[in-house]
Amino acid sequence: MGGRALASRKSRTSSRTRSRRDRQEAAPRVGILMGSKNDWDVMQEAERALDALGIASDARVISAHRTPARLTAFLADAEERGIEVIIAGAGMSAHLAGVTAAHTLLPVLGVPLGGSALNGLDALLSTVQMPGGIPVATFGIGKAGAKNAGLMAAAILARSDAGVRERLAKFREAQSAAVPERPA
Ligand code: AIR
Repeated sequence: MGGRALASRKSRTSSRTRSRRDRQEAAPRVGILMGSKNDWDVMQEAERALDALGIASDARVISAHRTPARLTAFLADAEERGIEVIIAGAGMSAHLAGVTAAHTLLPVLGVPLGGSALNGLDALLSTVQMPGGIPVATFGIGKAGAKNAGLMAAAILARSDAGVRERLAKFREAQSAAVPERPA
């Protein structure tokens, strides 16, 4: 490999390393909760969307049913730690987003997950049918829902953060530019 190519590869690597370190050091602004580690493949879409917009997040496996104490402990100081929005994804009889919303004033974005005998319809109805007074903004089932929850969290942060707003606008532009005018 030539000197220039090596230097450019080195600089790419070091900027990748630096941005990973920056991400780790930045205080997370979005909490990404999921009911099981088996939900990560889908919920990672939320993290990826945030990451692409330079927004640090904190992903945790927390189940409203299996680890209720972990949920209340996470929420007790979430605001103090700088969390501004919470994304909560769960499958089956999904109460994570609703119980999260009951314990915090932060906006809660619920992602119903598939994989059940009812293909996520159970999680969708459990998440969306909140009693009046405790809102959960509910997204579509699965990966598209997780990605959109990440983008919605960014849109919420963009209201008071010009940098995020600009990156979100650029993302939309690039997304439009990537759509071909003709199918083939
Ligand atoms: N879940 C975990 N605790 C409460 C609920 N509703 C959900 C998880 C996962 C599904 O149950 O979010 O989508 C199955 O979990 P597991 O760990 O058995 O794969």
